Amino acid sequence: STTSSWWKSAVVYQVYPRSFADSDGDGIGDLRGIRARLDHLQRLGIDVLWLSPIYRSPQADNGYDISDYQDIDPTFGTLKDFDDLLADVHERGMKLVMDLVVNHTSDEHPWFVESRSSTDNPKRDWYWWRPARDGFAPGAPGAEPTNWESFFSGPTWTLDEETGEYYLHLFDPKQPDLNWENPEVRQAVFAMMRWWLDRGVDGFRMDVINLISKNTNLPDGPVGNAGLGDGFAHYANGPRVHEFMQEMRREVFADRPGDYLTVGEMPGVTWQDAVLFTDPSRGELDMVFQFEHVNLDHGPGGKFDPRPLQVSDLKASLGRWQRELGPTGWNSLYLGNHDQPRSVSRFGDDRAHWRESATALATVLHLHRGTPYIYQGEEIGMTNAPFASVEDLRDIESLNHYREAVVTQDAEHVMTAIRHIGRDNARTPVQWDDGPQAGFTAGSPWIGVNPNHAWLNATAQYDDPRSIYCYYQHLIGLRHNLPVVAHGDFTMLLDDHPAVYAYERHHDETTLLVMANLASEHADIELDVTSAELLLSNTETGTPPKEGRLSLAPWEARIYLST
Ligand code: TEU
Repeated sequence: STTSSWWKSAVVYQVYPRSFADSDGDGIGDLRGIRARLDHLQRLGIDVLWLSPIYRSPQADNGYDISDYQDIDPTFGTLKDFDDLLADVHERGMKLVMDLVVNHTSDEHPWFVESRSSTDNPKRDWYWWRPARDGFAPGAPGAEPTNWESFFSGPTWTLDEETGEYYLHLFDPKQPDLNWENPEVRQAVFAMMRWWLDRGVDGFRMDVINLISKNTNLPDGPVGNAGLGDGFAHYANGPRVHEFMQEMRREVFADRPGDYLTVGEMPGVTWQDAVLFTDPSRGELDMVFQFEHVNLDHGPGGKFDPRPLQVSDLKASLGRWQRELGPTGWNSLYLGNHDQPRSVSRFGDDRAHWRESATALATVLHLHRGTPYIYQGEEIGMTNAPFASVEDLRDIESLNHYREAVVTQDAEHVMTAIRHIGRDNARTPVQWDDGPQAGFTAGSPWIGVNPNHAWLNATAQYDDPRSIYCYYQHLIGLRHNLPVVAHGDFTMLLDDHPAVYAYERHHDETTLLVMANLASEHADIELDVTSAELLLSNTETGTPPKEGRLSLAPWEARIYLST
């Protein structure tokens, strides 16, 4: 990790293996499939591949429920396939980062199987076991040790009939939370991390790592949905989380020279917390994934109660993180991942201005200060999927929500929200070509391919200089070649403009000026570019600037350089 800060000029690409490329026709992507598509990534210019979980898993949450941290799930291949992939990635000059899911395991992990076997099992304390609430019989309504609602609907506690106690799971009942208070748990996790680093991996993306330290008193939370409470304040950014991160850095990375990358995924993290997590002098993480900007369109009822997004809110939020975290720590920059809908459909206009809005959003994101993350398919402008009905869905979060919500709401209303914000939007197969199943599989895919692959696919874009893919190549090149992109400071411009996102980056004698119209109407702005050179634009016939005035076409983006 990382005295060298090599990741400041790097771009990371996230692969969701299940949906990337299938080599054996079983309809599920796999490691050999990824190996066969490395040209796509190398030509794009990315530096690091982050793999969503490929470990042995019952796949209740598509691999975020791990039953063996030191083996590959047969769906994805073998350890040999993994070593081959890693060797190929390294040979092409790229790095590979693993997903690290250690807030919880699968309920089928041997640790949990032992833990649940009896109240005096030596691993009992590796998880959070509690008796029924005082005065309640185990299993009675309201007997759960706390009133917390889980991320995937329903209570965070499940009764184990055998021992008569409840175990904690912030996510699905098949994802019991590890008890990080127990030093044996921490040592087991650190040993497993060292094992992967010895194998040659280049770092970790740490799943919900700010949830590992709970308030051990386990207080109830304020009551909201379906009579359940919000326990967030009691399990997120808990009292020992920084101590645990520092211990991990010492135990796993301290005596290991090398260029590693660590990024902590942290729902609900504030910029104040993020400063502490990423200040290099504290020895915790290189960067974190924050959620503020992807929660802006959540309504009072949460993510499945979406509301329209205001560009001004996006500017204010991302701008705040640039201003406050930028000087001390480091930002991760992302608009999409496997948990979020497609960025061009959510923040852009995927109908009338598909290409322009995809490239305008990419421009804004990639030239911020921080490390950009591309989610598979984003580099070709993949869109949300037209899920016809609940039968088309696969995601445990959406399915649980649907089941619960249709009790009180109109089913079509529930589907509309899921179509808009559901995680399966990001999980439809990567569209490689216009052939059967978009070239993803020779078999029948585990989730439907988006029919728009007839025109929206990678092959159609490689040789088209105006394509989204080629535009990303340029953006990545700018980060690699211009120190101002990696190292410059950040100043927001036109703060109050409702549609135009504009900012300046400074480094030594160089100034980069970035502007993008994030709306489907023209925008007139006042910015002086007369002494600057136009480096890149997503619109061919950009109106020439006049006396400090510019007119931007819908979703037009421009990057100027002056020295
Ligand atoms: O996600 C954590 C998280 O808080 C959310 O993104 C969550 O999955 C959901 O969308 C909340 O509405 C991480 C992983 O990225 C996700 O895929 C896993 O399901 C989750 O942790 C549990 O491991």
